[in-house]
Order: sequence, then structure tokens, then C-alpha cells
Amino acid sequence: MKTLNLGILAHVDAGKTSLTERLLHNAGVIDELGSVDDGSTRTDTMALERQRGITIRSAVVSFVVDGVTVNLIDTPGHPDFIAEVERVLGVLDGAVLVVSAVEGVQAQTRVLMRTLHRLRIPTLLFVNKVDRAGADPERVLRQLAEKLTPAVIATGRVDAPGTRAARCVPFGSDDAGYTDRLVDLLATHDDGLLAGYVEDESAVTWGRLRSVLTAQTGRARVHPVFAGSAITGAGVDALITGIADLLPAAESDEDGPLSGTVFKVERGPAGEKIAYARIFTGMVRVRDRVRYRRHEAAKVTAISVFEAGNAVPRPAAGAGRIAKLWGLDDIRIGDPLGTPPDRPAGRHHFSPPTLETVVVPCRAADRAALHTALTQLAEQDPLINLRQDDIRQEISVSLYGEVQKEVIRATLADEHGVAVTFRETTPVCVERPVGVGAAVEWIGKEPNPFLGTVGLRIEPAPIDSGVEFRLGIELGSMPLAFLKAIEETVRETLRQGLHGWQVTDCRITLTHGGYWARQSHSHGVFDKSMSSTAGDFRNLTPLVLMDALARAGTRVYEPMHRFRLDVPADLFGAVLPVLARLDAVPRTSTARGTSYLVEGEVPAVRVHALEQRLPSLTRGEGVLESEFAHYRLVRGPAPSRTRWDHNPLNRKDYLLAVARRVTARPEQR
Ligand SMILES: Nc1nc2c(ncn2[C@@H]2O[C@H](COP(=O)(O)OP(=O)(O)OP(=O)(O)O)[C@@H](O)[C@H]2O)c(=O)[nH]1
Ligand SMILES: [Mg+2]
Repeated sequence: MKTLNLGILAHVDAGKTSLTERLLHNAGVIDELGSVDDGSTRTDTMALERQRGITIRSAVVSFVVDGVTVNLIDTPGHPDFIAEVERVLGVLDGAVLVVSAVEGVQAQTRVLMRTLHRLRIPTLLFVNKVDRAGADPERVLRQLAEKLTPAVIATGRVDAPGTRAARCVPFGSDDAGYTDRLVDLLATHDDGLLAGYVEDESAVTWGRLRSVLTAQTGRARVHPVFAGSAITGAGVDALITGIADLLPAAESDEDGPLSGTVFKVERGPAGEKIAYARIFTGMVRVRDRVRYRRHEAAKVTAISVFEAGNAVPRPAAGAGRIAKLWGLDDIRIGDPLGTPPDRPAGRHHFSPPTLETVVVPCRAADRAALHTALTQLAEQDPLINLRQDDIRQEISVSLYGEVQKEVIRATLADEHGVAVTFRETTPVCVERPVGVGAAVEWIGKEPNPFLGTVGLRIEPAPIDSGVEFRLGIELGSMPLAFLKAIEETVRETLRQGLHGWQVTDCRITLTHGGYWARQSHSHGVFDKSMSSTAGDFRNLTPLVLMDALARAGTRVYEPMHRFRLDVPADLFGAVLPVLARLDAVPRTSTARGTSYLVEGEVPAVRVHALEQRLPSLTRGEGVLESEFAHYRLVRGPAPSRTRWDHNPLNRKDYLLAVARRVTARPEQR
């Protein structure tokens, strides 16, 4: 049987979970419709999700339509949980992007569509909530074309929108307006179609149009738009038909070598680790030994596969499937199984968390328990990026926002019995090199205590280009293991620059490399004191790199959000001084009827304060949307982050020696 792995994505509250529930119901998987408002849906299963009525973790359920098993992945819409969406993107065959017929295109809708587009994931759009007062599907359709992509086409019309009686009527082959619009859209990527249609309309059959629509949807060139209501069920059958007809099921080569990706990790009732993996090719069987990361092959002890509703135990899972795997104890999110799939895993599609905070146990005795609990949370959510400061005995986590903080607090209390508070949220800054800096240490020369020669040059690279590592020496001039050790260590070292922040947007060139070949005494025993090892390069590289970085100098940049703020016109004057106090910079303000739309930038760390001030400031009418935009140079003294140093002694002595040399030769700075 074919499988289609389908993501349901949207801005928060657009109705993803309600739609998932409705799809399961209409597909005959569940008899009774659960509701988000009662906390009874199949996919919001965490206590916190049920209490708060928002999705926090992605969840998988499935149904069968026209002989295709559809694995539905319901994702969270709140921007604090965007990491959950990120992990899912790499395993999808298609997506449904949900947009509310009342609110229309929202900040996260744009972010998600951009990403789906970039990844070429075939996507249908669903205009939900047509039954709600204020629903205006026509307006939303125009917005989709203006704000998301012109390559959209409505597949039907909505009668009586904004009422419980709202109905969706699909366009048929007899609707000339629809066929004209289809031809117009599809001809952009299919010259033959337009020529044929111009010559003889009747030659282009309905069947041909449908098949071109399917092909172009499958290549993510066009996006058919459906409309309906997850609550009344209007339009949902048409959506199910669209999913089955228009989205491409997974190619399933079960005979090839095993290749898969882990996109979710959870703990079972007995604390056992369960990995959710999408299998791209081959097959995984119970008792198979599978390879992931650099790890020795580990044994799969049990498998469940999603079939007609829930996950059911099976002896094997083949290509195309999503499988739950037991037994892979140290598996992590993003790990490839077997041969890494073509799709790049672990790449970031959204911006990383821009905030961080120190987690403080209420009882000092809970410190160890807190560490264990946070380590488990980090398995499920690696982007929280746990960091431990051994000197201050503090643990800090990275965050997208305050809601995530609250979820962490509640999870620690409910699931681990650890009560915590948080220090003030601070921004996660980055450092960029100012100029070019180079340094080299020679083997056998003071103060280099290691058996290796390493020379590195660091220079600024374009914004958003990340870290590029280049070889300035011949590839064959050093053993590959040493080169790899140097590159890995360079990337690791750059996680903490001169001020303790990740160094980015730079190019590092290995300018010198040297080693002493494996030496043996006459009796053939390996002599460590005369032979270079990868360890020498791992130890030496940070020293040389920090030396080069000190010469280049760095500047610290803080994360900034782009915001759109809709405020009642009469309160516009009162809002501006508040924006100024929060260090927000309004760039444009446009009058729109009875309201003003202010757009500008605000430091990421101030977004929450702005959100909190808004209701009282605007009689509850203000609407704020914000998303990460870029990093801005910090004015005034650069904030420093405590260095979490793995090898403080070595590095400190060395850096002191370097510092003395650098100050003695100021012309090199
Ligand atoms: N009237 C109406 N209300 C809806 C519809 N779909 C969802 N809702 C309501 O909208 C609210 C949010 O619905 P959810 O299904 O939780 O939305 P979501 O997109 O899953 O939200 P997050 O996962 O938190 O991003 C709930 O109160 C639903 O009852 C709809 O079609 N019509
Ligand atoms: Mg939800």
C-alpha cells in the first residue's frame, strides 16, 4: 500500500488540530469527534496541551483513503514551538497549510509558506473556519495570492460564509470560468497546454487539465486552495479527495538499503526511548541492527507502524512509512538511520532560538534531578541547547519565547517533580569578526605544547553565510583524520567567541598544517611523545583559532524582530512612546480605516514586554505579529556570556601567553 506523509501546518489557532480530528472522523477512523476546547482530540495528548488548548509537540495519526495510507502530522502553530515544525519538514511528502477565513494570512503563515516553497514540498491550502462570524473566504483568497504566492487556485466557492450553514461547492468541469483560470495558471509551466487551448478549447479535456494540475501540484509549482470548516465539517470531504488525488504518495523502494530520518523522540510509560523515523528506502525489522551517527549498530527491539488510526506493533516497517522504533537508546532527533537520506537533515529552515534563561531549582537538593530532567527534555527538543556552567553551578536553556518557558516549567513540575524558577530572559547574541586575523603554532616550538602545526586565518564573510571552513593546504598533506579533527574543532570552538557568543558569518582557512608521523621504538611500541594524534589537533586548534580571532577582533550583534502592529487610530499617539521605551524602531505607519498599521523592528528580548503592554494600551484591540529579522550591532559595551570552557587551564595559560604576544606586536592587530 502507498503512503503519504502529510504535515498540517499553520499560524497558531488556525485550526490544525481540529482539522486533523475532522479528517480522522470523515475518513472513518474515529466515531466520535474530539474537540480542542474540551481537551479531547487525538493529537493534543499532553496534559498541558489539553489544559491550554494549544499544540506543543507534533503528533502522528493516520487514515486510509483510496488505498493510500495518509500519515498526518499535526504540528504546533505557536512560534515558540517552531522547532517542532522544523524537525517534521524533512520527512514530508506533502503539506496542508491552514489559513483562517477570519484572520487571513498571518505572520507564521508567511514564514511557513516561504519555507515549504523553498523545500519544494507539495502544498494544498485550506481556508478554515468559513462558518465563523466574520469569515470572508474571497478576501482571504486574494490575500493568499498577494501575500503568499500568485500560484494559487480556488477549487470551489463558499456559500453563506460566516454562518453555521456555510457550504463549500467544488467547481466542476462545466464551470468555464474555472477551466479558464486553471489553463491560465497551469500554462505558466506548460507551453503546450496554452497553445492547445488557444487552438481548440475542446481538445484540452477536463481529464488532461486534472492530470496537469496533479503533476504541477506534485512539483510544488501550484497550490490548489480548498475551503471549509473543521468544526461543521463543510468542505472536508473535498479536501480529503484533494489530498488523495493531488499530492504525491511516497516512492517506496523497499529493496534498497535502509535509509531513514528520526524526527521525533519521546519516552514511553516505563521511561523507554521511542524514536519516530521516516523510512525513505529499504526496510527495518525487529532485531535488525541499524547504524546511526558514528555509533556502532544498535538493535531495534520493537516497531510500530501507523495504520488506520494509531501506531500498531509490526515486525517490520518499509520505505515510505513512519515507524516508532524501540531499543535505540542514545538516538537523537535528526539522526539518519542506515545510509543518510538525500534530503539534508539537521539543516535549519527557521531561525534558531534568540533568547535564553538560567533555570534555577527551587530546592537546592534538586540540582541533579533538574539536570537529568532537562537532559531528557533536550532529547525531545534539542534546540533548547542545554548549557551547564560548572563554575557557577548553573544550567541555562535557549528559548523562542515566554510560552516555551512556561511549558518547560510545567513539564519539569508535572513529569519530573522538580519545581523551578527562571532568571530574567536575555538575548542570545552572535559575534562577527571585524577584520582578518591569522595565527600559527609550529610543532616543536614554544609555547606550543602539542605535536602538531596548525595555522588558521579568519575573515568576515557575507551576512547569513554561517561558518565556512576551507583548506589552504593540500588535501593529501595531512592524514584525513587530522584534517577532520581540525575542522570539527574549529566549528566547536566558534560556538564561543571573544565575548562568549557563537561566532558566525566568517570564513576560516587552514593555512598551515604539519604532524610527526607515527614513530616507533626499535622494539615496535608506539611512542606517543613523538607521534601526532588527532587529540593534538583537537587541543591545539582552539588555541590557534582564538589567537586568530583575537587579532581579527569581533563585534557583538543582538537578535531583532520585525513587527507589524495594528492599533486603533485614536491610540496611535499613546503607543509610540511605549515603542520607544522598548527600544523599538517604527519604520512605517499607515492609516487603514479606523486603525494604524505600524511596522518596524524591536529587539527580540523586548517582544514579550510589548505583547504584555498591548492589551491595556489598546483596549485589547491591538494585534502584534513579529518574527526574527536579523542581528543588529549592539550599541555600547558588548554583553558577554560566561564561557563554558571544557579545558579552562590549558586554554587560559595559552591565551595569556598569546595576549602578551599580541599586545607586544600591536601592528599585527
Ligand atoms: N468556528 C470554528 N472554530 C474553529 C474551527 N477550527 C478550529 N476552531 C477553533 O479554533 C480554536 C483553535 O483550534 P485548534 O484546532 O486548536 O487550532 P490549532 O491550529 O491546532 O492551534 P495550535 O496547534 O495551538 O497552533 C479552537 O477553539 C477551535 O474550536 C472552524 O472551522 N470553525
Ligand atoms: Mg493544534
